[in-house]
Amino acid sequence: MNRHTCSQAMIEQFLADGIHLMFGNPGTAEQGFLTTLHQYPEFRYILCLQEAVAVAAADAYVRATHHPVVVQLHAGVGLGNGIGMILQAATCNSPLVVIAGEAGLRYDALQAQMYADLVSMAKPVTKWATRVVDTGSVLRVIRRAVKVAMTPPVGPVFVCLPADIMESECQQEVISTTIPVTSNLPEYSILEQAARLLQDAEHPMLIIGDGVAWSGAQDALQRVAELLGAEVWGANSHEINFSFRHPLWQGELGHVFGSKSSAITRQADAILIVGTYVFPEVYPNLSNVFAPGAKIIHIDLDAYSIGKNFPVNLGVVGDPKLTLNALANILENKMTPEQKSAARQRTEKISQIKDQKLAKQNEQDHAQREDVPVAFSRFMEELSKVLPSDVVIFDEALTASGTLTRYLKPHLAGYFFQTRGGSLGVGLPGAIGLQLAYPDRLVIGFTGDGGGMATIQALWTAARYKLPAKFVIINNASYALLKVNVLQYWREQRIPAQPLPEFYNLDTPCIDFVGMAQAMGVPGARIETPDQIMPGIKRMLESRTPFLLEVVTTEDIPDFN
Ligand SMILES: Cc1ncc(C[n+]2csc(CCOP(=O)(O)OP(=O)(O)O)c2C)c(N)n1
Ligand SMILES: [Mg+2]
Repeated sequence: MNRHTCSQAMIEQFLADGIHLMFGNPGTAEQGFLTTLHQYPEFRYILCLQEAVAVAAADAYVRATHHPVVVQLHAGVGLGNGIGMILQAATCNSPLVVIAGEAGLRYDALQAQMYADLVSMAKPVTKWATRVVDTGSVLRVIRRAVKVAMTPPVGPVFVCLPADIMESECQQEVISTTIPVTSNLPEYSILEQAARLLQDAEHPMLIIGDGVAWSGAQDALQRVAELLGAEVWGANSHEINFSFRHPLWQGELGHVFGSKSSAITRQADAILIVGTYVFPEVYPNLSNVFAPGAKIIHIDLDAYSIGKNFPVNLGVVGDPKLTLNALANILENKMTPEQKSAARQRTEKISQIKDQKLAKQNEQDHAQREDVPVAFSRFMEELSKVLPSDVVIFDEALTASGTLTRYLKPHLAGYFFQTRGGSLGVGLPGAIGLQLAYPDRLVIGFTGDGGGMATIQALWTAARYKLPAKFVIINNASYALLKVNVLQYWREQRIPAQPLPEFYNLDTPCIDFVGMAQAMGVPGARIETPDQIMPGIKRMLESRTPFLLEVVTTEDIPDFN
């Protein structure tokens, strides 16, 4: 007689929750539930040849779909390999359901081959980490994992699955998981208070993060920014929270040095923070981040991130979309004609300064147009002319990212995703995750030679599943970002200039990305001179398969940070 095992029931539970994908790298400890997968053709397994690839591809998929997905890792060794990327998912609020198998509860006391305390390993990098220890609780635990992952602040969870539990007969019923609705709106009087703190400001500022995109609050945010005539800065803002084309968008505050962002934020006399925490840099300033007397308001669904590091005048737990729309209505009604006119003048001035800066950058790009190896700006200039408007981009271009966004000017929510959380190697798997989320759209992932080498196996997964994602590797033969950062560090620490460490160079031996791609079944082309740019781009865009473009560009240290 056919038994209905907990392994089968778990897959049925995932399906009941609308989860149809599992990114993974298999092992013997997982053979029980993995060998049941063929019974569920609607459930797809995406084989990744390194755990970092599986987690990063899943992360991108989740960012595009706002829906949880499963990552299967193999026991302690596989979990260990995936942990860096899981940490990134935790830092940046990605609801991944990570599972790993183990030999079985009955072997615990033997501490045999592959034995590890998986829950302790996963705990510091997840919202919730647990182990199923009872056959009657498998589905309850899986449902709780999905619920915890999806409850704001969303984030990754981990479930350890001992084989003897998973192979036992399942008596539980599959029922879809309850995800609490959190689209709540704060009291009107609280929002009036927020409006009062903001509307008088002469230098208002908005600091925003990906909580805006998660809540779909872009339009509401734009209304508030325009009403106030406020500069909009990103802090952990790696999706389209605000259009790059809008005159008020000023870019990211920075991700390494607090000295840079504080110089900006201290200029404001009122700051509205939404959907992020401040300040997510590697070396944030410990004090003096706001001007004395500046009014600070913080709106987020995540109470923990409000006033986390610095006190604020008003902290509000609320759904960004509903809250910002209500705030915009109040500002619309309560702002005086003089305040509205001052806001329009500010917008005008901010817009002019932005245009001037852009004109200067375009001039610099122009001077490099004929450079060999090619300037990345020349490549982007040509690419941006021929890309369809609904192209989906994953940007791990790092030191080239400023140039990339200057030419693409991303503005559509759900079409542009940047690396976040600091883990190198998300660009190639990111394109795979996005292509699975958007099977019919053109998807391009950008990464550097450093990022590309970190997860190069991702190309094989693209070829295996015939995912027509495109990959652009910006090969500057170096870890340029580390060079930029060490120069800044020397300046700040007054360390005399000295030769850059040789281990920031990737030039010896020179890496052949096209050769590597071909070895994994992905065709490609190399661009070194300006006349090779358009033919290379055409080949990439016309190909119906995955395709890799290697853009060999200057090793000069870019103007960055
Ligand atoms: C897993 C991991 N290892 C190391 C680093 C440190 N790191 C940050 S940027 C970088 C170099 C990136 O090089 P590349 O992708 O070529 O981009 P470029 O800096 O040249 O623009 C390194 C090694 C990291 N962030 N994550
Ligand atoms: Mg590089």
